[in-house]
Amino acid sequence: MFKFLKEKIGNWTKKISNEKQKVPGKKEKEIKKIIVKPDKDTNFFKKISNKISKIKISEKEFGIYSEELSMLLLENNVALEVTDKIIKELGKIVIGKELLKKEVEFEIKDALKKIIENILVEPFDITEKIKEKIEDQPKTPYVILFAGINGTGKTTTIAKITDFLEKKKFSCVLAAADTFRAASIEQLKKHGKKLGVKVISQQYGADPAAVGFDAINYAKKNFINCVLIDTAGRMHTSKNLLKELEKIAKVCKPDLKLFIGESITGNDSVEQAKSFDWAIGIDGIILTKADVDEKGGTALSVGYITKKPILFLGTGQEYSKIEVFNKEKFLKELGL
Ligand SMILES: Nc1nc2c(ncn2[C@@H]2O[C@H](COP(=O)(O)OP(=O)(O)OP(=O)(O)O)[C@@H](O)[C@H]2O)c(=O)[nH]1
Ligand SMILES: [Mg+2]
Repeated sequence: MFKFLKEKIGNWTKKISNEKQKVPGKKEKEIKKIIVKPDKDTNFFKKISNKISKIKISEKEFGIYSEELSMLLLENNVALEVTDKIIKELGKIVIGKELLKKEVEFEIKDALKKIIENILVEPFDITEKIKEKIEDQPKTPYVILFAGINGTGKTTTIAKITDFLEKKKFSCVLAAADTFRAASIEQLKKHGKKLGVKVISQQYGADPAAVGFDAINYAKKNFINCVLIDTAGRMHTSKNLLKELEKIAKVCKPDLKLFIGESITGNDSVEQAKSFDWAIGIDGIILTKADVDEKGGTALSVGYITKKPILFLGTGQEYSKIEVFNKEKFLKELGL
C-alpha cells in the first residue's frame, strides 16, 4: 500500500541530504577550520566537525529540489493544488534555515510530516456519533447514505461497515436503494444473509428514496440502531442522477453522507468527491481499493480539496478489510 510515494519521498530527502554532504558551504569550511586548528589529530576532529557542521538550503537550491519533489508528488496522484501547497509550506520551513548536516534528511522529513499532517482533515469516530444519536433520540436510527460512481465499492463497503458496527454491538438494517443496476438487490441480500441482518427492498425500478424511507421505518419499529442505504452508482457529471440522490437525501435525512471513491483513481476521485459534495453535501469519505494502490496521493488530495475527512480505507474484498483512517498510521505508510 502506498509503496511508491513512500519510496520516492524517502529517496528525495536522502538525495538532498547526500548532495549537501558532498558540497561544503563557505560557512561550513570556516567551522571546520576553527575546529581543526588546535590539534593535529585531524581524524578525530574531522569526525566532530562533520557532525556539528551546519548547512543551509538556499532559495535557488530549494527551487531545484522542489521541482523534483513536485514531479514525484504529481506522478503519485497528489493533486496540483495540494502539491503546490506542500512545496510552499516546505520552502517556508527549510529555505535559509541552519540545519545540522547529519540531520538534513530527518529535518526535511519532519517538516514534510508536519505539513501533510495539517493537510489531512482530522477524521471523527462514527461510533461516537452513533452513540450520541442513540442518547439524544433513542427511537430514531442513525442513517448513513453511501454514494459514489459505478463500481467504486459502495455495496461491499456497506457490508464491511455493517460487520464493523455489528461487532461494536450496534444493530443494523440495510436499504437496497440501488433499484437500477441488474442484480444489485440480490447482491445486497446476499451480504445481509451472510451478516445476519435484515435487508429492506422493493422491486427494480422502484423509487430509491421510498426504499430508504421504508428501511428507516423498519428500524424505528424494531429498535434498530443504524440504517445503511445503498445507492446506484452514478456518474458525477450526470445532473439528473445527482438530482435523484438529492431526493434520497431529502426524504431520508441521513445523519451521515459518505462519498465512496477509489484510492487508485487520483484526480478523478477528487473531481467525483467535489461533485457529490456539491449535490448532497458529503460528511466524510471512504477510499476503497487502497490495497491495490501503490501511489497514495488520492488520500492526500481528496480530503484537502473537499475539506472533508477520510474515515475509512478499504483494503481488500473481505469484510475485515476495512481500516479506520488514522493520520499517524497513514504518515507511517508514507515513511514519515
Ligand atoms: N481490492 C479491493 N477490491 C474491492 C474493495 N472494495 C470493493 N472491491 C471490489 O470492487 C468491486 C465492486 O464492488 P461493489 O461493492 O459492487 O461496487 P459498487 O460501488 O457497489 O458498484 P455499483 O453498485 O455497480 O455501482 C467488487 O469486485 C469488490 O469486491 C477494496 O477495498 N479492495
Ligand atoms: Mg453497488
